[in-house]
Amino acid sequence: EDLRVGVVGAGLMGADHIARITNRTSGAIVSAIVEPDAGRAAAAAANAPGALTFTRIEDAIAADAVDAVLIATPGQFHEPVLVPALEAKLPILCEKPLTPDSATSWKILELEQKLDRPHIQVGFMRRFDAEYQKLRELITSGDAGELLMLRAVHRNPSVGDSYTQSMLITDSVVHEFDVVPWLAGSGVKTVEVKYPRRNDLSPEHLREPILVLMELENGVFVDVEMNVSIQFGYQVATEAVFQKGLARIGQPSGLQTWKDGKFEVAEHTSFVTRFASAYDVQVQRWVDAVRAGTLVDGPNSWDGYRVALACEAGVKALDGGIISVEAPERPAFYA
Ligand code: ISE
Repeated sequence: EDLRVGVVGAGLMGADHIARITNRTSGAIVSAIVEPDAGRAAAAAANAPGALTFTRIEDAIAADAVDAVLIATPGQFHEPVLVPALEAKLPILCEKPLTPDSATSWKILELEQKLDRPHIQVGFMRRFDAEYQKLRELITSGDAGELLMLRAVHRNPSVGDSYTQSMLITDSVVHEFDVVPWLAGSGVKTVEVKYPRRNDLSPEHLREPILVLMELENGVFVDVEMNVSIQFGYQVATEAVFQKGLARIGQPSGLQTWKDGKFEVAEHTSFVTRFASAYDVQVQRWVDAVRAGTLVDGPNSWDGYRVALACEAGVKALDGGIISVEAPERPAFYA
């Protein structure tokens, strides 16, 4: 029996996940699309044969149209979907962030802990990128000695007017706050933000690029260039500095051409293509885990909560200072 997935939100990511589940995921179909915008819903439904459309998740649940839910709305709309889905005991893959702040994330964790086991996986897809996985193996193996530093860049070509200053942290660096502790095996201890010269191609209301500095519990330092106006394309890359060597991931790997006296390598222009295979692996593994009854195979809501705490420190750090991140005790439920 195919898993019947209800996709909530048919924007950029929702539409991408609908195409993925329909065309590239085995063992699952999109059985419902929950989207208040009728035009978007119809466009998405055209790519998902047999999918019913709803305007509210409650209606899809009441119609018994879904076995599992994939939430792909913007972060501020996650909580009103997570709550009814948890109450219906449905497995959930929730796009990042879990919720926009730690208080609402904690409420979700409390609700989830009423169930027999974790039901929420959070869509931090970088953990499913093959190069990130190899870097993590190198760090864990110790083959290059101890990890000392991570030097990361996170560059977007441009952003729309709805992208605010705090979204540099909550929408973008949110990924580093998940993947860095996962890579380094150590939590974020402090966050600091520095402002280099402003790019006057940035939208007027943004002061960026920014440099985010993290100190991890184990003493590793991480710097992240967060840049959302780099114009030329989309680039996410990391250099790891070890005692006995270096490692790099995320280097351009597209088509190479020699033409007109020039050598060129194609670079991505969007996260949709840069992380396409990571998204594919993430969704396939989630579907497999749900069908096997384990429900989660990747970052869970506890990870989402820790990231929310780091984001709060990061947003504070936008106003200056070195901000500490609280490291709470993990409930046994998430062990
Ligand atoms: C977007 O929401 C993402 O999740 C992308 O991975 C990130 O690169 C981008 O900055 C965000 O706006």
